[in-house]
Amino acid sequence: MTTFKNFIAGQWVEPTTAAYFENRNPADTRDLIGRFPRSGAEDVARAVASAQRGFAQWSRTPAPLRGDILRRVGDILTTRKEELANLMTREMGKPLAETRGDVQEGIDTAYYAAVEGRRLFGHTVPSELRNKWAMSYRRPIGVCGIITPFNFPLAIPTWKMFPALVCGNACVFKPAEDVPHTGHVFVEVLLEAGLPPEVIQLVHGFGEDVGAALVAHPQVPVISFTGSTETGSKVGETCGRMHKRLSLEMGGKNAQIVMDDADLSLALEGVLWGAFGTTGQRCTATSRLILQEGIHDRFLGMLVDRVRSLRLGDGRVAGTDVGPLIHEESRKKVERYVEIGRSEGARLEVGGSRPSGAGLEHGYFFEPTIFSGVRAGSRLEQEEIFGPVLSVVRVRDADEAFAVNNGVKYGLSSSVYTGSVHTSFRALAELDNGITYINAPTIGAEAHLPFGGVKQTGNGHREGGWEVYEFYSETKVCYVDYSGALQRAQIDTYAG
Ligand code: UN1
Repeated sequence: MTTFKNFIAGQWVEPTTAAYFENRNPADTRDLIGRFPRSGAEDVARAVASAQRGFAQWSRTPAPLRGDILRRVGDILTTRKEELANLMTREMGKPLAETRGDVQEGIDTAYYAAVEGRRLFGHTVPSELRNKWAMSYRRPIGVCGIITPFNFPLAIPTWKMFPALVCGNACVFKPAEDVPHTGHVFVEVLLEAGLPPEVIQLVHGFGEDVGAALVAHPQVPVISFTGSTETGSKVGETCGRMHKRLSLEMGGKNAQIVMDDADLSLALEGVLWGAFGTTGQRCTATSRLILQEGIHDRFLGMLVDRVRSLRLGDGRVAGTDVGPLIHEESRKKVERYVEIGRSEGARLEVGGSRPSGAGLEHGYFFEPTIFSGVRAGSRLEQEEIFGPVLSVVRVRDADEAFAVNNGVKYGLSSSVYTGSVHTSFRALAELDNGITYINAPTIGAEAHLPFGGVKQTGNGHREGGWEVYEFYSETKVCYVDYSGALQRAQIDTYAG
């Protein structure tokens, strides 16, 4: 069995705690992937001290050269795509097609970042005074604490770290304890591409130890966190007190709306992918299906038929549609929500149990589950489950559908299937989400557009696209007066 290490101060080192945790395959828990450091605050302190040295060097490296290293990272990820997809599926369970997509999202993010190293636009604007220039440019900030979840073990770390690095920052990376192997290989790839060693630090461990120490460290001015809304609130409290720059990406309760005038077979493919892809463990997952009454019964019948034929299994086996949940606690959480659904009077249409099939007994599998007759405002309809459970709500018209969509505390993505231009554009304007899809599922955001949600999904920042580069840099404004005289702004410009 392999025992893995942290990467701190340019070396692979054991944790100061001398403690380790096991990482097992969620599709078959007999398969032990390795032991990983259960690090503590002292490991974080050493990593931050080294990252400060890395920052001093890296922040002075021209941004196009920083981008060039990211281009090489993209090349290596392309070459190692299949290997990475396999180890990610083994580690967190989603089928190979999905982990290949996860690596591709990282590759796309790398090539976007590489080019951004030649842009990082500031502004040059006219001064109100004669013989004076006014402009702005973007400066690096310092050491960034990067805390990532299990469901996109590669893509989400790349969303955060590639822009942070191109902007000239150093990173201390704490991957989710469910996917430390991907985190390890990711750091190997960064080093192979030529990233100076002290610019990246990898500290394995648990949120309450490593995550908390990173968030509270005074020399880490930037924190980027993806995870639950509950943990995000704690992170936010500490960062607020310490005046840190913080990007939060948290829960969702995303809905797909299907109107009477929709292409039903298209909508069917959309909801199957949106609700049960990644076993429902995406913050963009379709957790609610809002059906207009004219197509409600027919569409539900079509959907239940298809869900019965979804194949559960090891994501590395061809033909598997749905992999396991990440661990036993998430399976228990899903079971609790099945009980809540029953007690709230919703009707269980399909699923609702642990499967009994051969080959599934050693994994955290749960049947794809659909409840119909779900009441807007009920717990099943309001709370994030992060599993393969879909709640169906019946509505009369677009007004009611939009109100149900907007009636939750989260606001990440939404989807409307309709043949009407009128309904489509109304949805774009009226749905309270960071992302709205027309005739496409709630999942599938592309790396070169801003990603994030409104209300309690986030705190106003976006990942991806051009906006994230503003998060990872400070604006510096520069005035150059070459008039040779004192020119008083707001006073000498205007008469009287
Ligand atoms: C997430 O679930 O945290 O849009 C990210 C999507 C993916 C990213 C999901 N590209 O579903």
